[in-house]
Amino acid sequence: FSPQRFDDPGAGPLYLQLQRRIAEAIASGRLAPGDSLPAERDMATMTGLSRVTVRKAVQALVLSGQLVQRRGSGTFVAHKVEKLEQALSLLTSFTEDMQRRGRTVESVWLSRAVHSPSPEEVMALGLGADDRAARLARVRRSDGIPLAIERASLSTAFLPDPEVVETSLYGVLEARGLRPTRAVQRISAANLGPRDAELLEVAEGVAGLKIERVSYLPSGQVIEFTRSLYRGDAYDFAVELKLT
Ligand code: 16G
Repeated sequence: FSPQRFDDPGAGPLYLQLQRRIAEAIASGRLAPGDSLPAERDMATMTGLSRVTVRKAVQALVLSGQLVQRRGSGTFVAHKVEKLEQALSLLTSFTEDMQRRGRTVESVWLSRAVHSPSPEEVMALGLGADDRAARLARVRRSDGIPLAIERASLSTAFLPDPEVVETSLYGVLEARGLRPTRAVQRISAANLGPRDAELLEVAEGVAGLKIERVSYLPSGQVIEFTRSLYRGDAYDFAVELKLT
């Protein structure tokens, strides 16, 4: 993609003209999802526009979700997300949900270690004064698209070795006879802050869904307390209601 010089003074603000040209290139497929855009300074040279103007056009497209910026690596055409319909009544794992759809599962680990629990973890997991918590924080991605940031906490009584979890936490728990069979989930709205937006490759301030899950073993003991941040543009939650 190499935008030409701008020579039509009657066509409106320059940044809007560039914004439209980039949007058209994306719509026509000349710029495909994942393609990178020339650096700001190169686009300024190609178009004869100032860097401020180029930046303004690019920022508008980042805000509208058509471009994504990754710190240190540049600006890319965003992958289109079709919304994933997710049943709320099934106690499934991310890996199971994606595999059922024939999609890939990738995790980018943020941390995976044993800590002294926070007051929130003590409460949720029902920990004692000397208990420790295993924390697994990761970005859950599928087919190259980041979908959620997940922070799971478990008592080390159940998971003393969080580093054994490579892909599926529920897979590891199942192999140890610790598969949760009941969970309570709460969903609320959240606007994504700068760090979370960067991890999810969306513009800062866009809508996210905060999901908290507390899962139980058949014995009634809490096995997992997970706080997740889902991309609001990627999910459509569905649940069946009955008149009882
Ligand atoms: C789901 C669960 C999460 C669980 C994870 C295990 C929600 C909101 N969260 O993402 O609580 O820890 O699955 O996935 O549904 P895994 O077995 O692929 O690691």
